[in-house]
Amino acid sequence: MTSAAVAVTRSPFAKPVPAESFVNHGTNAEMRWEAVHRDEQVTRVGRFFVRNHTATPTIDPDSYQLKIFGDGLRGEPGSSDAVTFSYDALRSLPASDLTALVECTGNGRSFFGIQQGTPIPDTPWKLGAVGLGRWRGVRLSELLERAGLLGTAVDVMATGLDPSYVTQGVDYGRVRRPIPIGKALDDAMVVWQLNGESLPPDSGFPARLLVPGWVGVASIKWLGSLEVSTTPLASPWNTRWYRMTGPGYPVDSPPLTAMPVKSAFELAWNAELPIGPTTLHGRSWSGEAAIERVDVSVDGGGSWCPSDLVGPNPRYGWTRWQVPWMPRSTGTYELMARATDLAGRQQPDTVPFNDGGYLFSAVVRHPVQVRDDG
Ligand SMILES: Nc1nc2c(c(=O)[nH]1)N[C@H]1C(S)=C(S)[C@@H](COP(=O)(O)O)O[C@H]1N2
Ligand SMILES: [Mo]
Repeated sequence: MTSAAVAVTRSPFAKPVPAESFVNHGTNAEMRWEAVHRDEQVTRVGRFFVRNHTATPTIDPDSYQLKIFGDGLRGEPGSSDAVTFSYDALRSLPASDLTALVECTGNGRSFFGIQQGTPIPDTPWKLGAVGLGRWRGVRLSELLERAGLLGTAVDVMATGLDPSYVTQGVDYGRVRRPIPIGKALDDAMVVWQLNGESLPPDSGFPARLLVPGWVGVASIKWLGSLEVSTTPLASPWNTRWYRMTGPGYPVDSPPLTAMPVKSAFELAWNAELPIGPTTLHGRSWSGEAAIERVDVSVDGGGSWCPSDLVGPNPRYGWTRWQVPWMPRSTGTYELMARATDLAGRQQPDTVPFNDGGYLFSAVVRHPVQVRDDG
């Protein structure tokens, strides 16, 4: 690893995670959908969810180095030297912006229990383990080209500078996960800005990998090294976790890649609404394409009506939508939103169980209470 000084802050997060905008799950902080800024497409830096295996490290940008190495690079014959980039060197590379979601693979996990009766003992995210950022950085293809990429490379393994992940007495080493060279060269980036500011500590300062549309764990924060290999690479983050396991899945099921289609209302769970005319707001997104349509039900799926899509509908982002609603009696209602993306994928009613509680993309039944304030 690099010799950059790494210190760990006392809280798992560097930023405050106040209860009005976050649900605190220990080392993970979930964005509250009711705290989303309705007219803003992009998630504010201070509202971005945080998913840490350990805790946000403090990294000195002056001694920071990104190390790129492996047999998939040209290099001097017989030398195992790495190509290194300082923080300044990285930021002097040709840069571009990409508006893209980062979403945890387990986002929606709690609904395996709430809706399907098969609870999973891991971070009980509702739908707030997702955020949309405007990221700035260099394309990974450009960076690897400068490091001497060979045409025979097949995998790129990113490793973080946060402490080793230890669970149930086993030390799995630093958080790391390979991606295939095809995805690496297609649209992955190494980014150092979020929403026009230098990357906040919790988001991976000084630099992180961004793998658009894919499971959040691929977007390694506090990026310390990239190994470029001519043979397939493996880590517990693509063999033990972040693949489908459990009844009905083969033992050699592949590592997870793209995220599925999802929808969320910009409402608290069990939100209270006054009786009378209102507008329901929400967002839908997919890891593979922009959103084509979103249908909403206010009667638990009995009837559906199309929502109006509002504002931009970016390939790697979410689209906002709204639908008018006029509840005529008080009581509990179940709101549902079902999105279809431009790749033709539609949210199902249920999804098959998997041990990790990954990729819950079924339509969520969101309870609200309509009250008579009059
Ligand atoms: N180095 C490192 N990178 C990491 C993680 C981590 O714990 N350490 N968590 C991963 C997971 S599981 C997710 S979902 C995303 C979360 O990104 P965020 O905390 O910026 O929202 O970062 C990924 N990158
Ligand atoms: Mo994640």
